[in-house]
Amino acid sequence: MAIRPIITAPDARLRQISKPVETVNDDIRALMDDMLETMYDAPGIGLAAIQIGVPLRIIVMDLAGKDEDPEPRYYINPVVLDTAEEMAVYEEGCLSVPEYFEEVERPAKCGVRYLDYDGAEQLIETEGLLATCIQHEMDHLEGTLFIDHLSRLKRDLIIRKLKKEQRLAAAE
Ligand code: GNR
Ligand code: NI
Repeated sequence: MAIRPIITAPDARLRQISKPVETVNDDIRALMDDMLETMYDAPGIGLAAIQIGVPLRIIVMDLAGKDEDPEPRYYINPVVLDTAEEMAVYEEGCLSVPEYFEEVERPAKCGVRYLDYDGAEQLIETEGLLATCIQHEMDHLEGTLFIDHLSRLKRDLIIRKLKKEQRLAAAE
């Protein structure tokens, strides 16, 4: 396993549309192991493959609390089946938009079909943090970031600040 660098906005690679995984094999499982290790190290509760520069439709997640046992989750080629009309607001952050947190409104529940770590098809109903996080991660597969759900003013401000921070970091 290895920790891989996480790409941050406004890097154009984050805007790619990720491609479906054709076969869930050991290479894909090794990639998911690296993603999980990278996510735990960050630390974060979810990670899409494109955040480490791999444009494949893969998500890893762990919503367990600090004092709970790890609960790694793997979602390959996820598809949203249906979404609730009820909406929920969460204060979201993103490892690719470091240090910024803003409220985002999304459907409160959704059904998802995906392949698991072993390549078996699964169907789940999600709500709460899982519903929010899985939608945030599935946005990444389409090249969408949580800041795209904010006003243009807020989004542009965050991008401008990120660029400035990256400029200062590069000059160190
Ligand atoms: O670590 C993360 N926390 C988080 C908090 C609220 C809503 C979504 C997230 S996902 C984020 C990790 C990340 O960037 N995943 O793409
Ligand atoms: Ni994110």
